[in-house]
Amino acid sequence: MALTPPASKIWWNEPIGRGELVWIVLAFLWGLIMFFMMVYWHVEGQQNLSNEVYRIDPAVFEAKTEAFVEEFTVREEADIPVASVPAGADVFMLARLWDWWPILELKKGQTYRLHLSSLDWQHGFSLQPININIQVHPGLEHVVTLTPTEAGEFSVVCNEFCGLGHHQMVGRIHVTE
Ligand SMILES: [Cu+2]
Repeated sequence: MALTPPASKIWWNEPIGRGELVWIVLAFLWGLIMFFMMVYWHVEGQQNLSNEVYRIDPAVFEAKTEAFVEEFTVREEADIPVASVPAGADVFMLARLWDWWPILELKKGQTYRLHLSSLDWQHGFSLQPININIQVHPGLEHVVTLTPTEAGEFSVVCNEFCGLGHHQMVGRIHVTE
């Protein structure tokens, strides 16, 4: 019966079974293989973005994004400014409850430095339909070097649950020819 203590006092110090040992070794080796595959996937599989991350005060990031919007806004879509950015420029997009702001307009084949941060708490930058995902934290500025390879309209959805308006937290990036 389960309430009876084990027969010997040191019941846990038994030699390890052969089958169990084999599985421990296999799992350990597989862990090592997957660890080194991370480097391989980075180089060959074009996964694992090489982001840069810097500490930043959310108020400073907000001010930088506002200055960026003031400089590059060309029109509005549903009251959201659309910033059309020259090639090679620094591009800012902020996350907050419950916006990705502003809308960006980029050119295909040009390289930009996209700066992302949050003003309140954690959000998830998920670029659709190509499925690039970056966690966006307040106090940390992520800088992604990106070159759009196709023209079209891309959506940004928040994929970290961030409260009541989470499902409405969508942004947009236009890529023009
Ligand atoms: Cu969010």
